[in-house]
Amino acid sequence: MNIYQTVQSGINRLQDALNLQTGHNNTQQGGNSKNNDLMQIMEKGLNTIIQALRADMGTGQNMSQPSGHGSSNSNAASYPHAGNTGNTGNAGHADHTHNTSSGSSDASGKSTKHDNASSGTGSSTSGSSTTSDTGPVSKPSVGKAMPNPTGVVDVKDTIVVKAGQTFDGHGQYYRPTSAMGDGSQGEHQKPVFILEPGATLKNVQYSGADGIHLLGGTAKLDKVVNRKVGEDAITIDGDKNRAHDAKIAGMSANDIPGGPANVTITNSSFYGGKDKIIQDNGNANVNINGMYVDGAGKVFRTNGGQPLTTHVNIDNSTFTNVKEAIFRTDSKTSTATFHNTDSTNTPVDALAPNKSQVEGTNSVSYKPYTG
Ligand code: ADA
Ligand code: CA
Ligand code: CA
Repeated sequence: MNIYQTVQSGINRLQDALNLQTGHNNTQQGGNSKNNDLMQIMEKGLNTIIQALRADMGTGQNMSQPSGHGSSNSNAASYPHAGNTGNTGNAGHADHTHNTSSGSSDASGKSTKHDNASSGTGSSTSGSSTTSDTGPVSKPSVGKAMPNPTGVVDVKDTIVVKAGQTFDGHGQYYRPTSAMGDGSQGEHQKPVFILEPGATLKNVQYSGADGIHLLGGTAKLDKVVNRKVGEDAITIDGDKNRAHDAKIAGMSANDIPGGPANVTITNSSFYGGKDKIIQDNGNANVNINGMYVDGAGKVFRTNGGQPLTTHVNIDNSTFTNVKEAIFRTDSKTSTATFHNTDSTNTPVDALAPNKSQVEGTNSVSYKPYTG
């Protein structure tokens, strides 16, 4: 757990204590929560924070101070786009101290999210759990509304989810500052998140910059919401960009498992994309279940002109306002399977060299790569 996740964990304990006091379900203590001593829980939370700060001083990392840039952060329902926050881009980390705490509607929103998070592992801590609690998957309807975030966290530098760990955002909006990119179609913006092999990201809202990068191996995304897709929303790394991302993560590319990445994306929504939602730069097996996309050029694109071998399964998903196709490949060895999936205002489900590469839909065409 890095310091930010540790501090978040402490804050979550305090939140649990407050929930206990107000009679909401408790995520840490299960059904017997009321028997726990409120003060003990709060003390644990504070100790967690104090220990993290001590460790931080020891390792020379600095916790970002709340940047205090006004009312935009005091209300989760109001959030400018990436690049509009007025931050000057301190080289730093996500400012996890910046959760909103304005009024009862935020507080009840947080409680709801915590209740959801407790349905599986029961853990409400960020970065400590090794299992995912993917809930039941259902097909979204066209017009599915973006959920309100439970808080806003300004992101000033890429958040790395370390190998085998779970980062639970508890429904907060991890909003990239201008240091990360301008949310445009420009390449070379910074990823908001990088997932190391075996990492899980869940209950996270984000937007802009270069989205979520997956280094390789197994990666799971559950209940992620991209409020306004930037250059792309998710990148499966490949030979060309993996080393760069590994360096940001502080790990050696040699420690990333070879072979295809295994990627699972469940219960996740993506809004306002102009080009790609998922940019696939390496061989991969991808399972998509319960996805909603409103606005994209392509939902899934294997890297232009590259002979990648990627297999994509799409289940229980709904796509609307997609300019080109849900799946596009130039490779003869990549495939897509569609199941219980709807599209509206989308010209064709798939673009691939051979129709036989696509199962579950007859809406298949081909558009050669032109560079
Ligand atoms: C484009 C580009 C690729 C890669 C990709 C990305 O498709 O051609 O080389 O950079 O974008 O990862 O965004
Ligand atoms: Ca791109
Ligand atoms: Ca990109």
